[in-house]
Amino acid sequence: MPARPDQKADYRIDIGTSVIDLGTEVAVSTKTYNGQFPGPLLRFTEGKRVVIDIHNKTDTPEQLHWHGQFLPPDVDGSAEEGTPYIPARGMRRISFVPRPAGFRFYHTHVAAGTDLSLGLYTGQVGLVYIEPRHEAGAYDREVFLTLKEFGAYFNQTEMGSGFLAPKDKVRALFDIDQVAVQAARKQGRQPGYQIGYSFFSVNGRMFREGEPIRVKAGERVLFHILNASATQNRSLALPGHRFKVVALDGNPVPVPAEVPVLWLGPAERISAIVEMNAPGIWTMGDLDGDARTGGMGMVVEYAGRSGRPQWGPPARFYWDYRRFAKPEAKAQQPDEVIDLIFQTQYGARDGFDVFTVNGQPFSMEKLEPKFSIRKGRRYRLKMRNATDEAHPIHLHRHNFELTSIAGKPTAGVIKDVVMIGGFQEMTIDFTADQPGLSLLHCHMQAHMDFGFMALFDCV
Ligand SMILES: [Cu+2]
Repeated sequence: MPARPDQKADYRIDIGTSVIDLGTEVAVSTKTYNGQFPGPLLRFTEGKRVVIDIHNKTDTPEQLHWHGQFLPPDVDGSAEEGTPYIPARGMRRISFVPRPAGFRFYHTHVAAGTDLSLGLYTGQVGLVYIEPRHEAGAYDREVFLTLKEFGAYFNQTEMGSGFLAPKDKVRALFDIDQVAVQAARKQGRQPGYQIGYSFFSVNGRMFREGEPIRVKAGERVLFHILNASATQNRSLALPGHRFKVVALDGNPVPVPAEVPVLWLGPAERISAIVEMNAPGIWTMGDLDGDARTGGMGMVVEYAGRSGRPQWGPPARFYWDYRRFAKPEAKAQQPDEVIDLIFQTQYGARDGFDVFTVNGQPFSMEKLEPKFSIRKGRRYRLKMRNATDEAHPIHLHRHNFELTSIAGKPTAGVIKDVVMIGGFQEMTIDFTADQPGLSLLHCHMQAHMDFGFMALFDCV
């Protein structure tokens, strides 16, 4: 049943500008949901319709995207798919049936371009938990963590992606990028700007500025972690402890497995259980020392313990999604394979790199669907990354299955964002079961704004 106008909304979200205290001596002014960061945690029940009023108290039109849900294009929150904007100083009432169950989130979906006061550079992020039908595993307590930087600025420092496994790179993809490097050099174009950040936070507080996570020995804590960064990969370790990963992007993994470090590209989520069996005061934080000391960490405090939080870097560890798949599992054959190649045009627009999908940057003026797909068919996206960096690839309104990583077959891991390594190949499979337009894009704000998007039209 659609919402009746006289019906009261179940939720109200106000988009506005507010001051967020990241610590006793640091505050930032940014756009938020309901004046807080992160925005309110919305707990939905799978299949139970909700009515939400979204009020935009800012001077720019907004889009609120329901990341990881299977929603119609008019409420998904993407202008590229045809969702109407929430007008500046206006409001929009939406109604939808939440699904699928699991850890999702909501965030702004407007282009920021060269304006660092817009899009995911702001604090417009909130968590969604859609109550699952199946337990993720035995645990005593849930803790939600939102990793987020503030104070974005332009620099020239590119992020490494050497943490991904398998490592196999494709020489032909490197060669394609070399042609782009030479072309830029000939035309006197410099490599585009990267984004750096002044402040790092977990749940909107810098390290040691928030309440510690207080635990008891023997407790099993289920962490739901979101990387809400506009552009950066994040890692997380807790010395003396291991993370048992039970879900990726809110979807239970075929094989829950223990790892010493978590890695998350922008918009990725990990749910992991930590057995608290090393009493002490610990720093749970990013492996990157600058980020960690800049605020990207939390104190884990065992009952009855005191002192300064201890940190020790874990041994070298590579992040491999296949760790959570059944080794012998084989993916179902797709009905069709769609080839995608991602390339960079260095410094090609406003001092930024432009990104192309199959040779063309996405045009916000034309909004042309690139691929026509048929309802009910299973598609394999064969992605080739002819750039030197990792990209978190996100498909709206669907989940997908990882079916090969860097040429190595896999099956069974279901996600909605996946990092593809520099000069690597990857295949992901999905069933076209959402009529209308669905957007595929790199989730790094600076990449999607400069061309790294493509529309699928399902008929
Ligand atoms: Cu990207």
